[in-house]
Amino acid sequence: MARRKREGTPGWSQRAAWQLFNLTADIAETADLAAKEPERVAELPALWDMWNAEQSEPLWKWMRPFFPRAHLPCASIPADSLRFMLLYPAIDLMSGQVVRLRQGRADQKTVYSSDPAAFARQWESEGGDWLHIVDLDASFSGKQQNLESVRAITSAVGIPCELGGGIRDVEAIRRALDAGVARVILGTKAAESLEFVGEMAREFGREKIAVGIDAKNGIVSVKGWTQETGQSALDLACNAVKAGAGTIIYTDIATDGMLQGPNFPETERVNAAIVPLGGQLIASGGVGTAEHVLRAAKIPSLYGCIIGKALYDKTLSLPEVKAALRG
Ligand code: AMZ
Repeated sequence: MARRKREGTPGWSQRAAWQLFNLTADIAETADLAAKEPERVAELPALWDMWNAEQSEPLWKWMRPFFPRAHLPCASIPADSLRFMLLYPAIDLMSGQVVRLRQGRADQKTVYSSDPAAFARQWESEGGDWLHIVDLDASFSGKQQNLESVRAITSAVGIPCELGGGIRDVEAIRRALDAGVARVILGTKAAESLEFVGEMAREFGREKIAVGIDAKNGIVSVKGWTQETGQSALDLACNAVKAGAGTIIYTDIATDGMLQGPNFPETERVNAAIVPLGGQLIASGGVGTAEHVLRAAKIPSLYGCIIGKALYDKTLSLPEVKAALRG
């Protein structure tokens, strides 16, 4: 198992910092650590809390030089540990502006800012674990159009970022990674070709390839949600993980931007299907209150939850959500 040296962590006993560092390293690298070393994994929540109580710097920022793309595979984490569900504030981009759409419709757009990096810094400082960025122009057109804004965001924050929208060939993946994102999201292209998903996972590593599944009544939509494919979202999620994708992002189109709560039954179904296959699920669409996030966190092993409009409309705040998760 991996052992790395990490010196001088202010305010922390050498032993505790060392323990946290090695444990997280092992979890990041060992898919079934919970089965192999349950006692050590059970220690993580206490260490994590200790870190958060004492340190001004978020854990991921501190660990980033060692794990540039670190994520905790959900299957390794005790299913009842609410604090492990990661929070993904969303930044949707159109013409360099931060926008939100309702149910994905370009004619239902609200513009929040022309300074995406400022929101990125805000969501990081308030406790976002990752940032979920979507180039909406690219989702509709198939061509990346907001890479400058993406670069501004990734340079402004220390937390990792994922990017989706218009990523439909290997060059687009390279451009996204060059712009500083830790993970790319394949939507339309994944629905067209699982072979491509497999090839890209082999080329770049499965932790860098997520598949975004956007569904209406359980059926996959593509190209900015303007076309239905007839494919089952659940089948695509399972097949994408089998093909090599490390992460699935499941967005329920009907609830997106409506603030009425995610589609919990469908999210639970997809999660329960992909976790045993070694995948991790990020739920998206519909979060409106801290209670919605708390309910999502109770889904066993759910890896992450995207929060969009609720943050911009201030129907919840990240500190409030963090407090609710810690109970
Ligand atoms: O809101 C929309 N109309 C929309 C949206 N948010 N359309 C696509 N997307 C997001 C998906 C995924 O993250 O949730 O864009 C990404 C997929 O883009 P593409 O171009 O790969 O299908």
